[in-house]
Amino acid sequence: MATGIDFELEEKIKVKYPKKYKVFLLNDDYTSMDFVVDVLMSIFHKSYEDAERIMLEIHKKDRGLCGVYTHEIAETKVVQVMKKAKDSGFPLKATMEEE
Ligand code: TYC
Repeated sequence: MATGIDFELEEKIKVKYPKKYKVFLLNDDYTSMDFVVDVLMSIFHKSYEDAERIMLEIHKKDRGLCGVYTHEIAETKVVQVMKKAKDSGFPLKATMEEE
């Protein structure tokens, strides 16, 4: 088409958004509550109040949503959690799944 309008529309339709991934923290019996709150604040940038609420949700329901990110960022968050936990001697685990 020569109008230019359809061309613009076609370009817009073709836009592909990157898939998003949910990152969860998992409950366990050994990681301290304070450490989980610290992880949520330092790695997931939660406020103290949100971090405490999410930590208690994980404690009661076995896992909790920490954030939704692109694949690369989600993967980085999981690695950061595992490293921080390992360095502190806690068995805390993080997982990611496609939204
Ligand atoms: N269940 C842990 C305890 O009682 C606390 C905890 C919360 C551990 C959240 C992991 O992702 C977690 N000390």
